[in-house]
Amino acid sequence: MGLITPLYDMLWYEYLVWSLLVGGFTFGWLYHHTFFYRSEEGIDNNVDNLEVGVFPVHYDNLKLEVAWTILPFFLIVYLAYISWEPLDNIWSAANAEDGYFGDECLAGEASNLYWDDSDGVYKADCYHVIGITGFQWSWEFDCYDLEEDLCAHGVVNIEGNDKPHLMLKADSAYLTVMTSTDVTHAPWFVSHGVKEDIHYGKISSQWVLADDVEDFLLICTEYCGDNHAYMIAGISVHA
Ligand SMILES: [Cu+2]
Repeated sequence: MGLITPLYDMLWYEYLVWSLLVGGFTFGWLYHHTFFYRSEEGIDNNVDNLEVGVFPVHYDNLKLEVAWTILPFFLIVYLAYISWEPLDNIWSAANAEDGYFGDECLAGEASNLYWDDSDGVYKADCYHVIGITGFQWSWEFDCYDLEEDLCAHGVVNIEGNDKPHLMLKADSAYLTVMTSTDVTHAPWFVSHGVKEDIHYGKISSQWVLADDVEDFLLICTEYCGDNHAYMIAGISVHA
């Protein structure tokens, strides 16, 4: 079971590397200066003639100011750029002309979800629609008229408690139709790295891209009252 899908693998490592570089540079600089320029007993430490409450204009360095504004700006633009494709993949509209997941599957049609390594996105021939309703403090699944092989729901025992269970088919793309009957919740498909808020009286959707055969949890990630922490369900993806 992968905790991160291929969709975010590259981003994860890339962000990790930049965090280490920027963090290492910043904290290295901070600690070096903190100790190197530390005041010492019995020595006139105010060699720079600093006055309390007066900005040391004579130390202004335009090049440095411009550099630490421009460099992070380019880094942020670059990180936004490399995040675009995965985010576009996961937030793409249904039935879009140039969409990743085609139209809704006809009865009996397979969705054929696959990972397109060259584009770094998931694609499918078509998708299946399933319903999820959240309430204090559990979930209700709806398979509409999908065949049992594609979607089924029941009850599963998770650490001694009976919880709702949703069974999906591997290599299938699902579009959820979601709402809440009370307060705001947010179903998080842990293994897929996706979550979306659901609201009372509103419909929201997210792509559930069942790529691997695995069992994982669906967890509520919007605090919704006393039993928020127990608002979980089991998701099983079968071959
Ligand atoms: Cu909740």
